Amino acid sequence: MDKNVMDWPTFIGALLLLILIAAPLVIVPDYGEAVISAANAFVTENLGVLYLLIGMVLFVFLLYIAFSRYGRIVLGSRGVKPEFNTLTWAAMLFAAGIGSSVLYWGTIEWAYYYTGPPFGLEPGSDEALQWATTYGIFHWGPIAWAIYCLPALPIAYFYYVRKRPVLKISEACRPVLKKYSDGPVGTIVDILFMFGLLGGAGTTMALATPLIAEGVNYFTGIEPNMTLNTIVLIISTIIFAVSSYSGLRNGIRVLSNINLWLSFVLLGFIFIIGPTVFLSNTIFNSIGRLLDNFFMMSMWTEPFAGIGGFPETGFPEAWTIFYWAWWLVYAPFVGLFVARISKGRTIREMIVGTLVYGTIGCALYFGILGNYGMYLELSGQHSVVDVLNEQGAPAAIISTIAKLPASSIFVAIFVVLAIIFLSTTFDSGSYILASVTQKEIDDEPLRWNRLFWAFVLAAPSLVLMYLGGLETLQTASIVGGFPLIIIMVMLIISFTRAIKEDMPKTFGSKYFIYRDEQE
Ligand code: NM2
Repeated sequence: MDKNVMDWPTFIGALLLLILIAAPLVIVPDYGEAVISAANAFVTENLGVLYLLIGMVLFVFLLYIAFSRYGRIVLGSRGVKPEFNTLTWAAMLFAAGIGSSVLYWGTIEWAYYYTGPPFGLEPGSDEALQWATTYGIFHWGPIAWAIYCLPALPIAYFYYVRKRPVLKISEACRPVLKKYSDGPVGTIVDILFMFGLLGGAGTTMALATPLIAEGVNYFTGIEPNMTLNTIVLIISTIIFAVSSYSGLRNGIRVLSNINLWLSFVLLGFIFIIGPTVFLSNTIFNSIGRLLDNFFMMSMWTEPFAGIGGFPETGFPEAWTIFYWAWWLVYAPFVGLFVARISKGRTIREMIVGTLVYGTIGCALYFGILGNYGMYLELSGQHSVVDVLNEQGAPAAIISTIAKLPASSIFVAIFVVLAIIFLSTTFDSGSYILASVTQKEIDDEPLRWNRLFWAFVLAAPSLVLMYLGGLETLQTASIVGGFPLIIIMVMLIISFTRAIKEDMPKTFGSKYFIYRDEQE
């Protein structure tokens, strides 16, 4: 039976591409590093503006769709009810799309902005501080979530409204690719998306592993090194493999809910026992700053840098462009996943839910974890920046959490949460990779296939950890993300064509129903 349902060209193609790229990096690491930084420089310096542009375009497009009459289209047949309640839906969405990186960057990102601020500001100045509290929320805010949401639109539409039983990016591009979706071109689209996801996952896991290892060090005193990292990586992989194996309604749903509640506990306690007034003021203040500067930040390219002696911060490339690329590589996967859980919702509910819950969720992490660290720094209780410079980011992050009263409990929650967050991203990741490598899915993709991709997902991070360096990690996403810009454009066109085609000319549509017609 397996033979018939598997899409072998996609399956083998993605693996081959991964091996082809990863093997030289492992065999000749020095050369690998040189190639990686050249690729990074080329893409960010010459093509960076395209990442910023696509972010803006997607954001505006989604708002337009949500609030047009198309927003009222129900994803499903008449009488369908949402499969998951809204809180579970939001928890699954958040847990799938956000990995442990929100704990990592949420706690430490401000310190990078504070010491290396945008706009040529003085490091450590008042202005640098203000931006430091704002930029994290921006990089994990509405544009980022718009990038995540876009692929969900055509995918959910084709799956639930046009009832095509295939969850694939090539399928969602059908109105553009036409008959080519079924041939090699369609396969290439799917492989590029899978490759992108593997790059993004590599970045995630290579950041998460040392963080978890640092937590282990806090409790055991074992020095974090490659061996400890590898053990942590293997154990985490086993956890999300099991979750993915047990499927959407069991492992993935349960872990997502645990994730949500543990997050509430962690953030709630820090907010209450930490500097509550300081945290409230900074969060409030940074939201104002963000609203005021949203378009400027979204489109800042530093055009005069390096010409005529103007300061060159490299900030847009190192941060905004990197982030958009990182969100891009995850987007088709999150889109497939969001589509899968959104049956019975309207398009508007799906878009607004993604943008709003996603942004608020991330803002709470950045606002509470990050500003707490900043408070320690400014009040002279603990210099996070010193630890960052001397021992690196994972140590600085754990040292921040360890400053809380009853610190062992909090560090324990933090580390467990990091593992669960990682698992809830990677279990859905392997679930989706398994879906795309099958021609047909009977309710859920094959179990062995899900398990297989769980282990493949962990592989690139081993390579990246071995190569090391933040820049290398970021590059995996940036380079993997580039083809995604083109895929995103195809997805926008596909969706627009499809809804236009299906638009009722006279009375009622062959395909879709509006929410108010449902009752
Ligand atoms: N994003 C949200 O590592 C993770 O947390 C997964 C990262 C794209 C920045 C996704």
